Amino acid sequence: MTRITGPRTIRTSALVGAVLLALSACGGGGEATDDGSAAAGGGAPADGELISVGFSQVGAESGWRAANTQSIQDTLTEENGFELSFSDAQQRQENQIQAIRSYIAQDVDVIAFSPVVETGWDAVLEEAAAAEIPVVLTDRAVDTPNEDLYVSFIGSDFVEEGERAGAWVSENLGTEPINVVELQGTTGSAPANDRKEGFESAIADNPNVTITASQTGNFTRAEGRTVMEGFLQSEGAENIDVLFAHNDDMGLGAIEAIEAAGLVPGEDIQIVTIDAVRDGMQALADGKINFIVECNPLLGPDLADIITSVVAGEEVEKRIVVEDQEFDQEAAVEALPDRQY
Ligand code: GYE
Repeated sequence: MTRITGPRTIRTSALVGAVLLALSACGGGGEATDDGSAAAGGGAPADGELISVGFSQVGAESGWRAANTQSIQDTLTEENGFELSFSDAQQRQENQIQAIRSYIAQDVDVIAFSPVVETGWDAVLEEAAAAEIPVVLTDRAVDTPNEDLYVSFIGSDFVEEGERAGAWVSENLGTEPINVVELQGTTGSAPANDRKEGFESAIADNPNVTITASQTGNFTRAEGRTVMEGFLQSEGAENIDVLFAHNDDMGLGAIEAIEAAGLVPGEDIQIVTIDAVRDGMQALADGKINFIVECNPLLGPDLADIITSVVAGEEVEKRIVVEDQEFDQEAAVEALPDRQY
């Protein structure tokens, strides 16, 4: 497993490693070449030709997603040797399945996507494998019994992100009994499942910390606000000590609800989020959020490297973990001027 620190530290050569031959991982696609390595199936481009890539994005639900989309579009350019077909699934799995089917019909060289939810991908991934088109996962994982259906998965360790958020709450606020409300990400998505699991495991041995309400806000600012309004009503503001939001945007929506209720975010209710996009970092610097675990969205350059290696028939790492930082108020003030997203 390779770990990436910062926006971009990995090189193609670093990808050549322990794991699977790119295309044997894809249901038998690709021809054996003279040197015994696997060549790309589905019609690999000749020298000098553009590599065609079909990318199905989750949606445009958050600042994180906007930065991720931009990173991908800025990297997979003709100038860099790619012909990118990009589609936005508006957070709907059926739209992603349709997009992937159309990329299969177009016979692109490589399909990449960020799966909105974890389950339900086997049929369409089998179709890609049958067409000998390698699939690269970015950002979110799929839950499948057959991991040969994709060649590589690049993204953060969401369980660890949740653990870091939970550890901060437990150590800094859990010295006395506290009630935590939780805004979950999109139901069934890897980051929602994993961040919840990580947070719960980190607070498990601290009897002072109790999650009293937990609901999805679908990773959006608007739903974060509405669900927080509901929590303030159902729990009573005086019974909420901490908000854990699975991303900055939901936390920012919740801040609007908290302020509208006449309370001071960051003081009356302490707030912990994940992502560290610019708006979140600004709120942290302003004292409205108390702690943020980063999730780095700048996956484009590493995706480009993986795709290039796969098409060249080189071995690629099955799992590439992006390394994330964490920020308190002081660190946010320091990082903001150079923040890329
Ligand atoms: O944290 C959230 C976005 O999958 C890591 O999706 C991503 C998450 C990110 O909507 O803001």
